[in-house]
Amino acid sequence: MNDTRTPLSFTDWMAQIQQRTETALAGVLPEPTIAPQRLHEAMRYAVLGGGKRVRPLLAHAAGELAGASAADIDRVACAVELIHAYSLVHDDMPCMDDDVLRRGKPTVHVEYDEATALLAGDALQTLAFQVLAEAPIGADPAAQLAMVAHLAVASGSRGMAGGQAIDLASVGMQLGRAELEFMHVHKTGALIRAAVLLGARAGQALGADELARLDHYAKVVGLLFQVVDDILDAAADTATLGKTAGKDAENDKPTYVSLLGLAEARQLAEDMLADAKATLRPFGARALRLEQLADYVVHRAF
Ligand code: GRG
Repeated sequence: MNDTRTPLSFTDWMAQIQQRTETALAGVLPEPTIAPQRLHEAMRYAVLGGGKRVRPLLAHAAGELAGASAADIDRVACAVELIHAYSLVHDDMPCMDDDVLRRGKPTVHVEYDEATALLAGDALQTLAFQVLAEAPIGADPAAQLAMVAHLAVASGSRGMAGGQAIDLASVGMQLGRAELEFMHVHKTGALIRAAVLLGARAGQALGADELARLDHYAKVVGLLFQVVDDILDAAADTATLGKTAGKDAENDKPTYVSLLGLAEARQLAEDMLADAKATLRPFGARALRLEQLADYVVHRAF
């Protein structure tokens, strides 16, 4: 327990949040001994024992800034991570990206079967809303209701699922910068934004200016995440990524690298990082973890 005034190093803080997220997720997922066992096994396989937990880390960083309790943030973090896990299961299926490797192990439809993967994704999605709604989070029920609505919009046709639809329709096309940004603000950005804003909403009500700053930070980091994902897909190897490298080029997908080239995409990431950090400046030390997470998103190896 860190009970001194000295903050944990970023590495230790990250490890602590990843560990408590793993425990919280294991606690909300149905036990594999409960019927239907195979479905519950597949859900646990999809969620546990892998992943960087970027969205839970962002939720905790924003929640800490807003003075939320760690237990409340855990619930928000689990809800967002369950949506993320469901999206990966469905994205990997033959009708979408058709991938066999995720987080260094066989994808869910390969390890189980397509019908189980489809159902596991469906059930993870509904479990996310159960976790967010079944007990009070924070002191204000209206704020909690707003969280449920926010997560629904961020995951749905005006958020992640809509972005995925645009992505699937864009194969083989060369998108301009504005179109690429529109797609990624929805596909990847909406859920990352939800992680930050739901984390913050689990705490004390922030002022309008503070919320607007957090929202801008989250929007930039969400897009930044995708720019870096495109760079890693083009420049890193499969063993490091734990998923198949070079898929974007193989699938003829428009990316920041195909649009700008590697060097310019890297410069764009650095410019966006500076923007994200500048937005946080008025929060001072309260935004330390959010600032460190923006650095991590840009400089991560996978
Ligand atoms: C199927 C509705 C539906 C949506 C899928 C997010 C998404 C939409 C698909 C994932 C495909 C992909 C590779 C997107 C690029 C950015 C991204 C979300 C990467 C994976 O997220 P990480 O790096 O994964 O946070 P880990 O494994 O660390 O959790």
